[in-house]
Amino acid sequence: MRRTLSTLAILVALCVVAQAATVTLSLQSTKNGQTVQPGTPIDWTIRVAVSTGDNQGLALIACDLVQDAANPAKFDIPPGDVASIDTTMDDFSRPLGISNPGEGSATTGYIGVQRGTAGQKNLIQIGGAQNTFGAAGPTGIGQDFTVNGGIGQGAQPQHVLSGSFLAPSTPGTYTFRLTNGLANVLTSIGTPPAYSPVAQATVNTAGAQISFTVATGPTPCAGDMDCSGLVDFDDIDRFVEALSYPGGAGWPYPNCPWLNGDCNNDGSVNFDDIDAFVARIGATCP
Ligand SMILES: [Ca+2]
Ligand SMILES: [Ca+2]
Repeated sequence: MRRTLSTLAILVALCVVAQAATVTLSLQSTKNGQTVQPGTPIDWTIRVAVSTGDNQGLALIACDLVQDAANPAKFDIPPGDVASIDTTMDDFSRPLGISNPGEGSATTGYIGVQRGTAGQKNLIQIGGAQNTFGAAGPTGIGQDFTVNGGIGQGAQPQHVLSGSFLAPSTPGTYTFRLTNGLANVLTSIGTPPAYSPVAQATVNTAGAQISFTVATGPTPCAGDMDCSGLVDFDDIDRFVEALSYPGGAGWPYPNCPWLNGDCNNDGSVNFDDIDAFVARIGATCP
């Protein structure tokens, strides 16, 4: 009989482990699955859903937004939009909540911080935590120490953060996903100065990814600055404009490549192209 009870005790312990709260992260974009032109804004949104019946709601959420190693081109993912943090989740962000400090001009690191090799930085440690300690933190962090229950357990997943970046100019299919998901949930809610105990949750990021395809651009055609199919007087203003974008950085016409101004075929657009551009006027494109 004693042996049976011991076995039951072990089973109960196993069940407690198996019933750990589950937190599911999702990543969505209106551009998911679409083919877009270079320079198209790609929006992204992170949401979180928390299991019910085994916890009192979200206490901490963190994840990284990363670009797939096989993406045709890399870039530094810009941090999310502070204005997208709603009044529920601002309790997880400085100054009310506990998050990374903001970097650059950002007021909070809740929107993610850029880390990695320059030119291909990912956005890491998006999110933050409620102040569950029952007392205010130092100035600028954890000022709201009244814990809110039930976060993430509504009928719809809780919005965490939104942001956007521009589709790269290199054609091909790009994938972005959430990784390193970390979450704590409230096991009960204390009345300050009592603290609110938390437990680590199992985080599911399996479906949290978006993909889009950057279309192959128009066939290169020297001198055709508006991709109209021929080189004519209409191209003159934009050719002159192209001379003031060294390397093409910031070229404001995503649907027609800056490099079409390279009329002497040396890989750059500069004053050396002027004579060759004039000679191209009247040419038609392939
Ligand atoms: Ca043209
Ligand atoms: Ca050139």
